[in-house]
Amino acid sequence: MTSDDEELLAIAREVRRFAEHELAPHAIEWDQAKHFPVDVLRRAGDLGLGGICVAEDVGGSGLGRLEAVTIFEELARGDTAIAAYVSIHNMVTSMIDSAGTDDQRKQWVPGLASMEGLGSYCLTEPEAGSDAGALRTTARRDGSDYVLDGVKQFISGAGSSSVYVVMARTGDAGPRGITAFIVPGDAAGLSFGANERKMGWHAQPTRQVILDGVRVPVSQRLGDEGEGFGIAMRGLNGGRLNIAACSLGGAQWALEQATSYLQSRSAFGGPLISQQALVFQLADMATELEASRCLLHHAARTLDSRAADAAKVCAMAKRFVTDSAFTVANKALQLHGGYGYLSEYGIEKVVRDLRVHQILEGTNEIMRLIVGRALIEA
Ligand code: FAD
Ligand code: 2MC
Repeated sequence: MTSDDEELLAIAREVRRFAEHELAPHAIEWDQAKHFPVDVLRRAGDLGLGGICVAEDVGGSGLGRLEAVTIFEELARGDTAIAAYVSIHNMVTSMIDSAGTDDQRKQWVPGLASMEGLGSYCLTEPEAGSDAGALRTTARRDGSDYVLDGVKQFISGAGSSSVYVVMARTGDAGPRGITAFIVPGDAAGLSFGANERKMGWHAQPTRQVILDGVRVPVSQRLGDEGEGFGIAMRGLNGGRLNIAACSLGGAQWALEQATSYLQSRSAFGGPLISQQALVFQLADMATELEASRCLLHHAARTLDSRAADAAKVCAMAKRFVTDSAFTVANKALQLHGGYGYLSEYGIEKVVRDLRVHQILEGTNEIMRLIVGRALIEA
């Protein structure tokens, strides 16, 4: 084993301990109460989980993408919904770290890396989801400020976050007319819609973000005018891997639950695990997850190496892993019989939480579009 492997194992062990002690015992209760555990997120920040791939000079952990997906797989074993929020928060922290000026990095990143403040990523709008390049929120230059007007839809963490990275139009129609801004949570003119009632992800809020004449100084523009779409998309490359890792961790946990359940449950004169049909299902589920892990780790290395085809490989991994993991979690529910449908077993929550990973951070149809376009262009 190399020293890199040992370091990765040590990180995974530490995060698993955190997930087992700080997340898993509360996951069902938070889901039912729709409670967003901000205090626990702060403790995740103390472990270095608020800025995993962020440079150390601004409080980040300075780790690579392989370490990040390993961390999110472990975190998701404890609570998939909370792990997924931490992944979005990391996307915001990383975007400011990588696209920000030195002053912006020093001002905004340390508080996010420690998770004293939380971050939200604001791209989607009511009329522009998959077609993100068609967004309508405007940012009009007025002296040394920009004035932002528009509505962002489905924003994770909204209302609880202190930093919103908002993509808005400063120029012509299409992706090249978009600019990114750092908007503080207490900005005048910023307000939030109701917490959406959802199928899953109950432990984190999803709200509209409403910008009504929000003034942002030029010093809070992230990158130059017209660079916002590229910044948003590069953020999503890593985000797609992390959300896939959350699916993998949730499904792996569900598979392990199903395996022990079949060992303890008896029917037809013996334990259910003695039915080869069921063991074959477990074997296929484990194989699906191992194949997912291999592709995810390959994509993480590809992104770390800044390879030209990184966006395509990240899209492949997001599509494959989130689809496979959802299928595995749903089979784990089936293997629990009626008990799988009861909330106390935790499996139905994982199925509900994983379902949305096939939709957000780019739907799995959009992942196919990205891969398909790359094939045609090659
Ligand atoms: P649409 O774009 O309207 O798509 C509808 C259907 O058509 C989908 O099946 C889609 O795949 C399909 N489709 C669309 N175009 C094509 C095409 N060209 N080819 C084939 N099929 C196509 N966004 C943020 O910016 N920040 C967040 O924090 C955030 N958090 C979210 C949290 C939750 C719980 C949810 C549900 C969403 C969140 N989103 C967030 C938004 C999410 O990214 C969008 O919902 C997603 O990108 C899809 O956009 P849409 O809902 O407008 O669907
Ligand atoms: N990585 C790097 N650059 C990218 C990129 C990626 N993944 N995707 C696009 N770009 C660049 C692209 O290279 C081009 O650059 P340039 O102007 O230098 O030529 C520019 O961005 C415009 O790209 P396209 O010409 O491909 O733009 P188009 O509008 O045709 O399609 C599409 C872009 C569909 C791929 C993009 O709109 C997309 O990914 N849509 C899905 C939206 C999405 O993922 N939303 C998630 C919201 S966040 C969320 O859900 C959370 C839970 C946080």
